[in-house]
Amino acid sequence: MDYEQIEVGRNGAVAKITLNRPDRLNALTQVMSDELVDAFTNAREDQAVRAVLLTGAGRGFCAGQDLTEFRETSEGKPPDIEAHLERAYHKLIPIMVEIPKPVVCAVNGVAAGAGVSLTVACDVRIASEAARFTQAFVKIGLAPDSGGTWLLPRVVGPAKALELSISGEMVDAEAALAMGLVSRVVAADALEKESLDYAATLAALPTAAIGEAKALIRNAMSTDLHEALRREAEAQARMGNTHDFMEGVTAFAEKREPRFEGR
Ligand code: T3D
Repeated sequence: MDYEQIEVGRNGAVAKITLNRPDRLNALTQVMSDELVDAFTNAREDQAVRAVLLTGAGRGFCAGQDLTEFRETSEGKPPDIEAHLERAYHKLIPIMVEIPKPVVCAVNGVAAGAGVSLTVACDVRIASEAARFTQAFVKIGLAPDSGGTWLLPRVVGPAKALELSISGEMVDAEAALAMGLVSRVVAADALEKESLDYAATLAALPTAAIGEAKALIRNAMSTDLHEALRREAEAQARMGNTHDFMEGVTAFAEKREPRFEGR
C-alpha cells in the first residue's frame, strides 16, 4: 500500500514503518496519523508480521503535532483541540499500545510533544546518539496530550514524567538512557541495523505469549494482585493451547533450539 507521509516495508517478519516528512522533522498531520492507524491495523491483522519497527526519516524522529496545520485549520478562531485529539491521537495511540505484537522504536533524532508519546507507545526504545526528547507541550502553552500523561509515567515513573512535562527540558540520549526512557543508545550509523536485528529477534519469539505479556503488564498497573493473578492464569490457559508452548517444551526436552511459529 502506498502512503503519502509514511513508508511501510517488510524485512522478514518485521513490518518497518517510517515517518516520512523529513523537512518538517516528521511532524504529525492528520494524514500521517490516519496512515499510521492504517499501517498498525494491517500489521496487527497480518499473521506473517510478528514485530513492528517504527522510526523517522531524516534527522528527526517526530517533532509532534504539525503546528502549521494547527494554525491553518483554525481560521482565526481558537482551534478545537479536543475534537482534533479525538480524531487523531485517540485512534492512533491505543492501536499502537494494544497491538499484540512487539513494537520497537528506533529513535533516530528529536522527539517532541506527541513525538515523545509515539516513542513511549512502543514497547522498547533504541536511541541513536542523536536522539533528543522534549515534552514540548508546555513551551506552547499546552498540557501533555496524545497519551503522554498515561504512558510516560509508566516508563520513567511519575516524578520524572512530571518534571519533564512541566519544564519542557530537552533530554539527550544519554540522559534518556539514565532515566530508563530508552533501553539502549547506539551510534547513529548503527541504529538501523541494531534496531532491525532486535525487532527480528523479538519476531522469532512466541508472538502470542508476547501479546499476552504486553496486555498483562499494562493491565496490572490498574488492578490489584488477586485480579492480576487471575488474569495471568487465564492467559496461561490460552498459551497452554498454542503450538509455540508445545514446541518450547519439546525443544527443551530434546535439547535443541525451538522453532516458534507465532501461534
Ligand atoms: O490538537 C492537537 O493535536 C494538539 C496536540 C498537540 C500535540 C503536540 O505535539 S504539541 C507539541 C508540538 N511540537 C512542538 O511544539 C515542537 C516544535 N518544534 C521545535 O521545538 C523544534 O523544531 C525542535 C526542538 C523539535 C527541533 O529543533 P531544531 O532546531 O533541531 O529544528 P528546527 O529548525 O526548529 O526545525 C526544522 C524544520 O522543521 C523547521 O522548518 P524550516 O524553518 O526549516 O522551514 C521547523 O519549522 C519545522 N518544524 C519543527 N517542528 C515542527 C515543524 N513544523 C511544523 N510543526 C512542528 N511541530
